[in-house]
Amino acid sequence: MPFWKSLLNDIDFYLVTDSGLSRKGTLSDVKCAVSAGCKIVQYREKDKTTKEMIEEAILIRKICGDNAIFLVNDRIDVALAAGADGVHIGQDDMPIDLARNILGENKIIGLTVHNTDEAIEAERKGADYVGFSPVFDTTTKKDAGRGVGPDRIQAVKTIIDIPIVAIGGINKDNCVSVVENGADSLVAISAIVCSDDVRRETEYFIATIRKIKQNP
Ligand code: 3NM
Repeated sequence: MPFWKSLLNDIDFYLVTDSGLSRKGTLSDVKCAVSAGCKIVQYREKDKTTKEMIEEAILIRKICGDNAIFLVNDRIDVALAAGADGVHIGQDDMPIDLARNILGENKIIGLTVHNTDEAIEAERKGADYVGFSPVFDTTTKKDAGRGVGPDRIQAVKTIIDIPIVAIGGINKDNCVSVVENGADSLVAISAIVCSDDVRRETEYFIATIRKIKQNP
């Protein structure tokens, strides 16, 4: 059984890399987050060549080891070349059933969804988790659209059984509402990679999320 099968149901804080925003670089961010206890890392890179991405992804694979699930955003080729545990794809990327044909049953596929219909479809087609977005307004992804508000997570939570990862405009001030509304995990890109202490911020998010899950 792949090591991630049990980890995926136990993720709190989810790191997504962003080399454009990062203060100390992607590899430093991954090292700090994993050493702080982050159990899932997504390599999201828009500005590098395929060769550069594969080289960096191989290093991230090593940092994650068996302590953190390692996924690649969009790029199934890079994920396979680097021995990642799977991919995260969007609604306009490769259809999930075709991605599954390429990756097989032992890899994770996460899919971004924006509403309950897309969430039901994602689970039906075999997604291992959904990324629900955008919860709040964000400037990190220019075409993300307006935030829908954390209460919309509740509707998704009641209709699917796979984990829900919330994303979009999440920070230390609003993360409690995200988990209280049913998110299993959350991404906070700028709140983490723009900080001068990624380890400390990751620890804060993990502790906050766990506290709410333990005392719902
Ligand atoms: N995807 P921040 S929003 C990568 O809506 C990404 O699908 C989104 O960054 C979506 O935490 C987003 O800094 C960026 O707001 C989230």
